[in-house]
Amino acid sequence: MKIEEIQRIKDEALRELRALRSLSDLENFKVKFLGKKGSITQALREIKGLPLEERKKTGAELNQLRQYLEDELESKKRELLFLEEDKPLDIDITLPGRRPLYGGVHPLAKVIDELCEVFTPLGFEVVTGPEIESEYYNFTALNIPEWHPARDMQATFYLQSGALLRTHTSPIQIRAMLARKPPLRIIAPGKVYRCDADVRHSPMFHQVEGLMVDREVSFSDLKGVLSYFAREVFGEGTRLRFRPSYFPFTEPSLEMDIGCVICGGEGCRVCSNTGWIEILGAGMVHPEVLRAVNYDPEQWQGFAFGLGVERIAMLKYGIDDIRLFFENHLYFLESFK
Ligand code: 2NM
Repeated sequence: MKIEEIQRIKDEALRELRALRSLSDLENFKVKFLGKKGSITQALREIKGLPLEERKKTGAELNQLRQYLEDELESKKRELLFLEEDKPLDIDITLPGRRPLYGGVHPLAKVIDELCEVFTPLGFEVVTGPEIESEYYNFTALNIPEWHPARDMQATFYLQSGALLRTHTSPIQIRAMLARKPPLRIIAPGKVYRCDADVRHSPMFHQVEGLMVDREVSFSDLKGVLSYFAREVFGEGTRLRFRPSYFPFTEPSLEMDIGCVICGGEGCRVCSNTGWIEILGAGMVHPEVLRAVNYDPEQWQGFAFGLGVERIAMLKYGIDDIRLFFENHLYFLESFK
């Protein structure tokens, strides 16, 4: 390689350096002069053939050139990046921005809180318990023996171990009664599981149950507390009715209806044209249940009630599909803020 040849490469590089206009020009330049097969790299390889003195001089000159070009490219790059940022955008910046969606407290959590807050001023304490339960706490202690049809009434999810997913929150109350001495007032909210899934049923849903045990608790105490509760949640003027019912863990048992909140009693789809909507089940705790937790039924009586949270939330907020609670769409969750 001749000195003139090196001078030619140098001139060419400096000329092209000035002509760089874009980041891709810059990349091409790098490849052409400084890359593995670039002319400067090539030239540095070829000076090996030159006599020692000339090799030293040319090598130093080429290295100096390479260093110079690298420095220039670096500042050129910064300049080009800056210009590129300043380019007009391809989008219409006058379009309104997209509002970010935020979640909110889940409507079921809200209703659960509200229901519990109706009872805490009456001396009820909120208690929770495990969702994986034993047959004993979920059925046997609640006066539902092996052969009892109620075990099939609520299609139960069993685990391989023989444990099960609780089908109601009553086992919380059993555990509380075993752990404490009467008198007691507790409110037990939580998730429950039944092998059911269609438009009206979700395999997981929520219940709130209440229990009061004392020396002289009567059916009229129960009706009084439930009436107070219904009017706190649905409003002062809410019409109520009690119907006789049956649960294995209470005797006597009742169900409470409220006048349909949708049609006001005229009859509609929600109340199946009856003008009434079932809200909860309740009753006096069965003596067998009291005996199962070592409470003497001659000394202690209690009432208990249970309700489905989804049902109450649907009525309160006018939601007509239970599945909306579990899809967690932000538009749905945001609407309860
Ligand atoms: C209901 C209806 C009636 C209930 C009973 C008990 C317990 F554990 F104390 F025996 N807890 N919950 C009960 C009674 C639940 O739900 C419709």
